[in-house]
Amino acid sequence: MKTKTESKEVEWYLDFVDKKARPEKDDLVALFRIIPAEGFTIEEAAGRVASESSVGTWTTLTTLTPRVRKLMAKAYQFSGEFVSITYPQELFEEANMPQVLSSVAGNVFGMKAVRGLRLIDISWPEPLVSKFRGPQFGMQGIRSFMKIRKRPLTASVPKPKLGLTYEEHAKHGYEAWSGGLDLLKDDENLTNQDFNSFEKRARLCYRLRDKAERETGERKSYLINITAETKEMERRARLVKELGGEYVMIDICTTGWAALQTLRETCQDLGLAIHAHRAFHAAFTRNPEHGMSMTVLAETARLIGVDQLHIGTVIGKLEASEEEVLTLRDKVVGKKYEGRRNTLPQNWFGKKDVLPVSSGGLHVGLLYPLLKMLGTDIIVQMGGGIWGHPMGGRAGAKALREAIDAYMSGSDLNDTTKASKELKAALEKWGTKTYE
Ligand code: CAP
Ligand code: MG
Repeated sequence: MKTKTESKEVEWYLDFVDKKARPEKDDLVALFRIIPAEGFTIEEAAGRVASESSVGTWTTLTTLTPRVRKLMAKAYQFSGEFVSITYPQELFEEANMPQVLSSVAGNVFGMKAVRGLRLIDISWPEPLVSKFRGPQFGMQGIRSFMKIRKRPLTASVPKPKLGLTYEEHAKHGYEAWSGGLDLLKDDENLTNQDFNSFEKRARLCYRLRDKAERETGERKSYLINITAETKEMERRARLVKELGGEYVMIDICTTGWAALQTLRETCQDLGLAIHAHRAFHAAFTRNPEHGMSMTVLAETARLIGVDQLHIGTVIGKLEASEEEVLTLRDKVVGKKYEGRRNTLPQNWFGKKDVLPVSSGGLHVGLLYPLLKMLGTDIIVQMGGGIWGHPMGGRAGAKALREAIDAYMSGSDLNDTTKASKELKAALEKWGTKTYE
């Protein structure tokens, strides 16, 4: 005899499973990897995920009206552990990223019915996509204001990552700009410490940036990290504008989606580009059996409207497969994403491209394979690969810019006969090895 708890009076999760269902035109579709807990079938686990992320809870409800029934999410496509769930678009508030993620990436990760749950991808419907701002400048806008038509842009973050005074930081910036790099970048954990005040750093860096522009005849800019409490970030963004800056950098995972949406509005008013650093992402993106993929993070960033986003290197110091990094590139660049296996197609309905940033353990010996893999519509960021150069940062910058120019002209980097002493010294120190 079935107990009450196993009978229809309580158990209703399978109402959220319908293998004949198909998404409506404006539905949001989420692709999950679901690893059921002991004693649960994939359908029972998927029903719980669809229920908890839409209208349901653990028991049947006397309050479930026919109108609400129509809003139930449905797990409809099953391929092993990969399950697609379709959600009526009315479940989601327009232009509210926290609410979307509180639904499809909220309680579900903690359900006992799953041993592992990973939100792999989302297919965003036009009514939701159209209400987010998207990038203000995007790849073409950045190339236009930086006056760099085809080659990769270059950036460097002074190292050691913390501890430099604002004068040392600005001086390093001047060395990097003078050596040929385009962008100075703050590290993700440099904000406004006693040893390096945000305001003093900003004032001196933009002054030296102007000097480097005059001396080199090239556009130079600064990815200054405004990460802080939201109102303080708005204050810092206004100071950047007043000092003639073009960008702000925001650690989008530690500041959060609501803060990023607020600063996207502020940056629209100020005409500032957003460089998105993703520190903290690996806490939830790295485990292949649990969490939320970097793909979904990249989509949220493009929808909210960052202009540049770190996507990884494959061959550097931080973990990321080639398939993941290429998927990230293809998701943030282009009008439509047709899809690799286990991802969903996406039409961006006119949202601008995001400029991908490749960074983390890079040095000139890795540049050619990096550009062959990712193409040249990227920013190449090197910290240690510049400030670890045996002849100093300016030499490191010169070596990187020379290697970029060599790649763009089709020369062979191994033919160092024509290479400068700075490039030779970098290749001698690091070779073509990945340093983890
Ligand atoms: C790189 C970096 C970046 C990482 C972030 C660092 O320094 O400044 O924050 O690239 O990772 O602190 O490690 P190096 P990702 O060039 O010296 O490695 O780009 O994957 O988000
Ligand atoms: Mg860093």
